[in-house]
Amino acid sequence: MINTDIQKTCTRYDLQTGNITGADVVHAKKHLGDIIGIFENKEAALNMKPDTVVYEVSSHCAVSEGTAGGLFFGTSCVHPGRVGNEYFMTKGHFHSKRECAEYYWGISGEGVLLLISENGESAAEKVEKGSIHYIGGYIAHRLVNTGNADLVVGACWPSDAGHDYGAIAETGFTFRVVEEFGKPMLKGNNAYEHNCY
Ligand code: M6P
Ligand code: ZN
Repeated sequence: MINTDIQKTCTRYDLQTGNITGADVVHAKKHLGDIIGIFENKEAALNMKPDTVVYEVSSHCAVSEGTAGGLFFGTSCVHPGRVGNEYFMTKGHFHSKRECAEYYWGISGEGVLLLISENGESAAEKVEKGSIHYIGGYIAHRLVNTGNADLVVGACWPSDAGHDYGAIAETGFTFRVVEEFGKPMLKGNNAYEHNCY
């Protein structure tokens, strides 16, 4: 028998807040103590509470990780804060399957999307409500919250893209985003320069 009911999906996306609820939704929190290595000023980081939540990610995963042809859909929320003068940010990653692209879009707050290719070409894009960011394959990406409120960003990426954190953990991005004279500024990243020249 053909089912003629129009079914209401139990998975919901709040367009104002980016909150995702329902089946197949996974929530994760990143604590400062787990990601100290990404910040330049380790001493300042060690003086902060290791259980400080730097960012949270909710993902709707309708298929299992690694499924070819599928998509994942998520919301990242980077809380406001700094380690020394460096703004709170995500770990950042290349995709394990390098050719895989991703969309990010700004939902609320203010921030910067740092991008870097494997041969060091880099860019920094302003993220704000309504901004759309196409992140091509072979490009690592990191979100930085430069505001006083949560930076909330939507994301959609292939379910077989995977996350490769290794390269970024070693060298980082070309730039660090720091507060200087009360404003966000891009600053050269010593760790990157040291490893690449
Ligand atoms: C977005 C997507 C996810 C990613 C998350 C946090 O939601 O890109 O794939 O995991 O941001 O970023 P990261 O993995 O770099 O900590
Ligand atoms: Zn990604």
